[in-house]
Amino acid sequence: MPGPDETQVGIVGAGPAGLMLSHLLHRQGIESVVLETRSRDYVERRVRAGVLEQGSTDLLTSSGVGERMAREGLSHDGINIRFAGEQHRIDFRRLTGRGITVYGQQEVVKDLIMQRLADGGEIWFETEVSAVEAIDSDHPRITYRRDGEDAGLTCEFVAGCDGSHGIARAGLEAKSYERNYPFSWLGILAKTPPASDELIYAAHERGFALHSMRSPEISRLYLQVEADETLAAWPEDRIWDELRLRLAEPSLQPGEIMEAGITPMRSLVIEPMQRGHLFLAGDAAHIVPATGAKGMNLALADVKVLAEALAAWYRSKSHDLLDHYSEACLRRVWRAEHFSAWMTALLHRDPAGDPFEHKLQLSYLRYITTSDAAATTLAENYVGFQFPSPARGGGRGGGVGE
Ligand code: RFL
Ligand code: PHB
Repeated sequence: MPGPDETQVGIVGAGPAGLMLSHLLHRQGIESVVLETRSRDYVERRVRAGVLEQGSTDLLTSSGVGERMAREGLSHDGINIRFAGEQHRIDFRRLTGRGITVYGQQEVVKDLIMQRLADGGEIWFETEVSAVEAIDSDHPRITYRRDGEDAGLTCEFVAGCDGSHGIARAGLEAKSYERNYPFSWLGILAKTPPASDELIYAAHERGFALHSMRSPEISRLYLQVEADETLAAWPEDRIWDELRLRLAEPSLQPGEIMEAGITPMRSLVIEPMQRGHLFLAGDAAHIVPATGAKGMNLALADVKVLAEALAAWYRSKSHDLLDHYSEACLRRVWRAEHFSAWMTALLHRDPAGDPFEHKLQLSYLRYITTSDAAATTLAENYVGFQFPSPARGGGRGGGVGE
């Protein structure tokens, strides 16, 4: 058995990607160590995404960590779109036969941490990884700092699940494709009952707003703000006034703001997502603007593919699935990148204020909300495609919707 300074799979980062990978590997009898720079309390409180596609809920359920989600998650069959004083509903269930589940990312993280610890898993919190070395060898090495001491962990494989600011991707020397948007999102979590049963995406002339929720008592709300905006410019009254105005939702009541933050809107893809014995997953490999609600879903989709590929290697020393990991993921990733950029362009006010663009945007919003063909395009992307199946060649042969 490997000792404390070696493991089969070293996983950098305890977000949804790293924790789910460790959980899936454990179910295949593969040992891993998760190294996380933050404390357990910090990662369990970090408020981020909230929408799970069917494929993600299926993965949580089939791997035995979906019990609380089944109880507390909110099942939604569609979303609302508001613009130019009009209100429309996109009926996902009718258009695609599928829906979504609203369940906070930090709840997924809590459920996974609890399960890993119950299974005797190794999660080293407050352990900062400084480098991943020797990735082209059979024994890559993670160097880290814990309790003020520098140390190393020798692995057979390393998964870089260390998010958008992670260090794991530095060793890859891969190509990066990137887009920055001229606005950010101000997001709050508030103790106020949701003003709507389903999400509201509002394209308002003052900027985009989104009404989401976490429970019948807690709402999650977002506003488009300037790219370099600071929270100091947004006292609570201003946030609530602007939300009510843009969402055209007079019934939205101000409540205690439990959390507030500003997130830049950014698109990024690192390609390929692997080299030697290092594999990237989740935000470490790709970032999407949050408008399409894809970030956490992509993270879970990646590690499902990676866990299957690692399991095949440990079972039969077959390299095939590992060799095609990046290829199998990137089809889904690029579909989500396109959808997220498209939703972002459809719904945000362009700070440059080009009047022609604005007219095109209005026309497209009308098209989406009056044509089943156009609405289905939105709906099938939003609810998500099936996970790629590396066993059948994944990204090589089949389409994303197979
Ligand atoms: P995560 O969740 O960022 O987890 C990465 C983990 O790696 C740790 N880490 C390190 N650990 C050890 N050593 C190092 N050197 C390390 N460097 C980093 C980090 O502390 C962290 O715990 O990535 P993962 O697992 O890929 O999951 C992806 C999702 O978190 C992400 O796609 C979404 O949540 C995106 N996202 C949001 N999506 C929404 O739909 N709504 C939101 O409001 C929303 N807010 C957000 C977000 C992403 C953010 N970042 C940082 C890009 C807010 C932020 C700030
Ligand atoms: C959320 O609930 O946090 C959420 C929902 C939809 C999005 C982004 C975030 O597009």
